[in-house]
Amino acid sequence: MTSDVPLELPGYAHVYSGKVRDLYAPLGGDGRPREDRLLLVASDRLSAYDHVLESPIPDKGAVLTQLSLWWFEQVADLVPHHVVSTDVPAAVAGRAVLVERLEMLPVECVARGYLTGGGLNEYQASGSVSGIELPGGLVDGSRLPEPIFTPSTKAPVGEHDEPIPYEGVVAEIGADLASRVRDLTVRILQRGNEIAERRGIILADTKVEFGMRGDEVVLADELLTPDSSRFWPADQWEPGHPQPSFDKQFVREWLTSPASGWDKNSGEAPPTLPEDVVAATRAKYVEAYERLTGRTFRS
Ligand code: Q0N
Repeated sequence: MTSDVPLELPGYAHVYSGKVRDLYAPLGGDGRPREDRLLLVASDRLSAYDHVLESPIPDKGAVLTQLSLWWFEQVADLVPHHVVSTDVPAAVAGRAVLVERLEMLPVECVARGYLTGGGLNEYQASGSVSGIELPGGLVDGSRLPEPIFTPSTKAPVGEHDEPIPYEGVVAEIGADLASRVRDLTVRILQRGNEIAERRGIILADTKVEFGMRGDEVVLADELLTPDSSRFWPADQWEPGHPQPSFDKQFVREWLTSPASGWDKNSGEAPPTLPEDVVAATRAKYVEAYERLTGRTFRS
């Protein structure tokens, strides 16, 4: 188990590290951390099978940061976002954003347009997901009649988010805010798929985080990236079995192949990835960025 020390950034105080992202507070003129801003730094770390892999994926943090910024613009007519500036220290150029510090809502807002993962498990057990009854006969990868809101708790790092019913969101944040974030989350996934599906990528589901600026709901965190959403290659979509992941397919294939010598159920840390798997994975992140945005990724 490696515990990476966060980067020393002059002028910033480290405040928190998640699995793949680090948060800093810029220091004010008085040398103390500002309470109104955060620096959100995306690393090149990749998580697979519930492990953060030892091998970084070069440029992953920058690709996902740039993709997120682009998505914020694509949904700007639906909801404002937290980004204040992309003028960040050179050490994290391209992979960090300065954001407005918000009062974060204590729920994970998830929307699903396709059935898989935890949603599929719930459906198979009960015929419904997050209290929403679904038609019979759906299988792994089925497109849902319309995207649904399936919120979860915000678990600390190392623990898993637990699905909660919509009523649980109401209990946490009140009926008015609950219905606002439900509608926004579903609209964001719909807008995402209007764009992505034309470009050969399915956004099966997504997790969105919101915060409050006074009475206003503001989009926080990252948006519609492969870390927050399931990306599937549209040309390979075939309901009835697990879909290949757009970004992690090579990593998963290698880790579960005899070549890796690793057993995902062993509890052991996964081995270092071969160079070609790292390169192929980096290329998938860049491909997703370029296909979606129509821009060339420049490192
Ligand atoms: C935020 N986390 C970490 C403490 C840290 N715009 C924002 N304003 C305020 N907070 C955040 C953002 C953003 N983005 C805070 N991530 C984002 C989450 N917590 C987890 C529990 O421990």
